[in-house]
Formats: sequence, C-alpha cells, structure tokens
Amino acid sequence: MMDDISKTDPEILELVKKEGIRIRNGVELIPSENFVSKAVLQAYATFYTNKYSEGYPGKRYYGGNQFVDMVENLAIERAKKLFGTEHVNVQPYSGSPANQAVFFALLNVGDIFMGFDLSAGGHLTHGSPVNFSGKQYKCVPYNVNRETELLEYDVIMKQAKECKPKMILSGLTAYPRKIDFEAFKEICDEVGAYHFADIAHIAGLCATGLHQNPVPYCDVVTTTTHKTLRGPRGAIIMCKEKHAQAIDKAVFPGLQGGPHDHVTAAKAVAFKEALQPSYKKYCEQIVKNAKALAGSLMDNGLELVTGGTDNHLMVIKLVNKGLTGKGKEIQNALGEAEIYVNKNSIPYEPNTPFNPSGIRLGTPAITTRGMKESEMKVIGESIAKVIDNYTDKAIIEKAKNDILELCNDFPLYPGMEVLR
Ligand code: DSN
Repeated sequence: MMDDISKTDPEILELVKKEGIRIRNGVELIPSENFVSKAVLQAYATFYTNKYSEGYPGKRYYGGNQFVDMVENLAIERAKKLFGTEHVNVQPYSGSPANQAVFFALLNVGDIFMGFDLSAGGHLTHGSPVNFSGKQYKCVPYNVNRETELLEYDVIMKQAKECKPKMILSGLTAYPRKIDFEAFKEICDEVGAYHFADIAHIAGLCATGLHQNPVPYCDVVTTTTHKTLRGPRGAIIMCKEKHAQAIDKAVFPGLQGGPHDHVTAAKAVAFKEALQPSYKKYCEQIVKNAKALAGSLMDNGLELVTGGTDNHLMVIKLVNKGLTGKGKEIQNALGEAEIYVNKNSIPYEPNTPFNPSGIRLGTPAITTRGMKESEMKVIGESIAKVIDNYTDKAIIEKAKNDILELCNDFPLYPGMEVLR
C-alpha cells in the first residue's frame, strides 16, 4: 500500500511511520479524537478525491457524477436512518463550517442568539468573541452553576426571556454530563427561538440511545463525523424539512464549493458501521470506560468538574492541587509519558485559555482499541502520578513504560507492526 510513496516521498513516509508508532505506543485520551476502521480509511483513500461535483445529487454543475450521486445518496440515506432526521446535508467540510452554515441559514448578521460559554464547555463557534459567531452575531452566553458546575435550565429560561434570542445553541465540547435537549426546546418555544444543537462530541451516544437524541427537539442539529461517530474528518447538518432548502443553500453555494467526495464515501462507510449492533456495544463501553477512568482519577486524589461524568469525557480540575494555570505543563508532562490529553479551561476559569487550569480527557479512542475498565484503572493511576510529580523525569519515564506495556496488548491496526 505504501510502495509508491516510499519511492516518491520517503520523507513523508517516514513521518507517517513515526505517527503510527506514536499512536501505537501511547494512549489517546483527547475526547474529540478516535481511530477509524480500515474500511473507512480505504474509502477515504480513493479516486473520489479527484472529482468535482458542486451541487447536489441529480443537480450538479459538472459532468461525470453518476457514481458520486450514488455515494452521496447512500451517505444521506444512512445518516437519516442513524439519527431519524427528516433532512441531512452530508457535504460540510468540518464542524466549524457546518455551524457557520446554520448561522448563515437561520440568522441575519447582528441577530441575538444564546450559546454555551466556552470555558464551561461550549465551543468557539457557540459565540466566542474571537470567532465569526461572536463577531458577526450578538451572543448572550449561558453558563453553569458556579457550585454544581451543572446547566440550570430555569436560569437559562430566565435569561432567554430577558434577551429574546432568535436562536439558542445547545451542545458541548467539555461538559461531562447529559444535556436535556427537550428542556432547551421548551425554552426555545417559550421565547420563539430556533433550537440548534451541536452534538459533535456525543453523536455516537445520541445515535445509539445512550444520550437523548436532540433531533426531535431541534430545528437543526450538526455533528462532526470523526469523534464518537468514528468516521472521517467532516460534518453533517440535520434539520426539519422546512429548513432543508435554507441549509442546503447555505452550504452550497453559500459557503462551500465542491464537496470532498472521497470523504463522503468514507462518511457513508462509517454510518453503515454505526448502524450495526456492535457499534452500540462500542458506545456502551465508551461510557463504562469513562466512568471507570473518572473513578480511578478520583480514587487517586484528583478532582473532576461536576464530580464525574455521564458521557465520554471528563475534565480534571488542577486548582485544588495548587496547579492553577498549569494545564499546559501537565499536558506536556503527560505527553512525555505518551498519555495524550488536552489542556482545557474549567468553568469560571481563573487563568487564561492558553494556560488554563484543567485537563480534558475521554475514552472514545482507547475504547476503539479494545481497552476496558481494568485498563482504565491503570491509566488513571499513571495520570495521577504524573500530575502529582510533573517535573520528575523518573516518574514520567516509569509511567511511560507502564503505558507501553499496556498498549502492547492492544494492537491498533493489525499489521501496523510493519511500520516499525
Ligand atoms: N476541536 C474540537 C474538540 O476538541 O472538542 C471541537 O471542534
């Protein structure tokens, strides 16, 4: 498979091998990352990357799209079945462009909307002042309760009645608890706002009934396809039929040109995989592993935002360890032990986003690798040791060896050993 690149670009091949070794020898705990199947990789690496197909199935601006249409229709059909949505656009390049298309379709520049505060668990595109969503629209952020760190729907209702938003955006990137999408719908109905949910992180859990599916309670729902959904890099937009035309026009020609048809093919494969019973078992194990990892971290003296998790992720609070603002140093120390996490803000972050006081981690990728509750215990212990001794090279080295030993029992892509 690598014959040609080995001749034309050994430099890049070498870096591909190095990345293979990195992911094989470490534990990938960044909750937005995952490992796609070989089937998804194979669909991605096809000559559909060569094609132009602006437009939609049956209405293209280029010739030769008879098979692209079939691929896109399969992706649409499968996504509809997976989430029970009336309409879906499978062309968005990724999550941020998908969210941008929703703003473009539903709002006018300057309109008021409500989004989840970034440091409490929202996303840049949910109204951050440095993002298009906060620059072009007036965002009134909602937050979690300072003590419980949980969303409070009565407070959000009160805020909505005061600011009268045209849209309320629900969804998360770092909130470790379930979201009550039905409660958001009630708030939206009360104030006459659109309800838009971004389920990028929890899409797999929603599709398999482990988390409430927002589709019945929303005007529009977006998700990336590469997180718990375990597909290629990309996104989809689901909506009620009444918004279908506006959403499709916002994606193309509003914001994007030609869809990435090789990615659409890989999305279709991932959706087919997600419709199998084994995928539900996988998602159940993600949640079990997250609970086990959270338990191990807390047993080893670490504090978590909200005191635990109901989904695939958790956020360690470094504040009570005297490590306020040390998220970057801890992320790097864990990285040296081949434990990959990301620094993250905590609710009401006392420091800056670049030097925050939290560590975000999750279980989708290590669950794909086949790890279970007993491995979570070991990983939790190693993380706690490194955090407590993040400048001690000997302890980091010991944790690295423990992690390597663990990883040896969980080959990622059988055959990947040849890359060594
Ligand atoms: N960057 C993603 C995350 O890590 O949560 C969100 O898009």
